[in-house]
Amino acid sequence: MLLNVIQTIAPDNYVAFTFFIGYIAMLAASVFFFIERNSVSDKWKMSLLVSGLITGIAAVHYYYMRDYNLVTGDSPTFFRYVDWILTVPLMCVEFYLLTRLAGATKSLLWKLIFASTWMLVCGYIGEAFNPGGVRATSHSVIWGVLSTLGYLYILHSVWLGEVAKLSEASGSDVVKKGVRALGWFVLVGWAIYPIGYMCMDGGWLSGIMSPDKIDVWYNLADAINKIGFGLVVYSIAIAESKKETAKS
Ligand SMILES: *C/C=C(C)/C=C/C=C(C)/C=C/C1=C(C)CCCC1(C)C
Repeated sequence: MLLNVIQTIAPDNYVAFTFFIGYIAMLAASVFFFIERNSVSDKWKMSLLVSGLITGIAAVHYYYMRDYNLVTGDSPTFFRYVDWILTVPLMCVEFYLLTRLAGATKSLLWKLIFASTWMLVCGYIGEAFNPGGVRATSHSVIWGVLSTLGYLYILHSVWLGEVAKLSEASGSDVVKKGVRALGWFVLVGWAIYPIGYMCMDGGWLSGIMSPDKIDVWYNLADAINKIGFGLVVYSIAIAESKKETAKS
């Protein structure tokens, strides 16, 4: 088909449009985070590197997802999950780096990485290997519930558990407020994904939204959760670096 060859985005194709915008935004954010590494003290350079990697990895996947969606009209479930499985553990690394100065251990890091990988592997099985899941608009309830356990673990750690306690112990208002802000991303921003999952054919919320609009929500959520999350980390890094130079 000619359309597939030139791959133009129809004006009313919001799904393709948000893939396109998502790609540009992620790319721009990476350039920003990488350049801004020069504006923070040595202690914080790793945090900004990770922010830039998160949006950079997403940019590459959006590049492919945009094409995949334009050509097939389908949800790029596979690329989506490959992207998440690389970027969500990196967000866990951010929590570790932020609380490391207050004593976060490697074991905390691994627990968070394990929980996020569990969440995404279960979610992928639920979307992709489920009868009729070829178009990836159907899902399995059991795998969704299993996946949610991983999500709840991270949520708990950030709001009440180890991450929350370490951020309290950090003695820095900037870190405390920053971790709180990141906690809101996990609570509200991340919740968009399980809601999208439940909107698929046969899901509890399938009456509310048509499954082929789910990608618009996932794309919006990704932009908020990856770029917004990175910007919060960036503002913490800048504020803490300023304190350090003021002291010396
Ligand atoms: C940048 C990408 C992010 C932050 C992706 C986060 C993804 C989730 C929090 C997904 C969660 C899911 C559940 C809690 C249950 C249903 C299956 C998932 C994978 C959609």
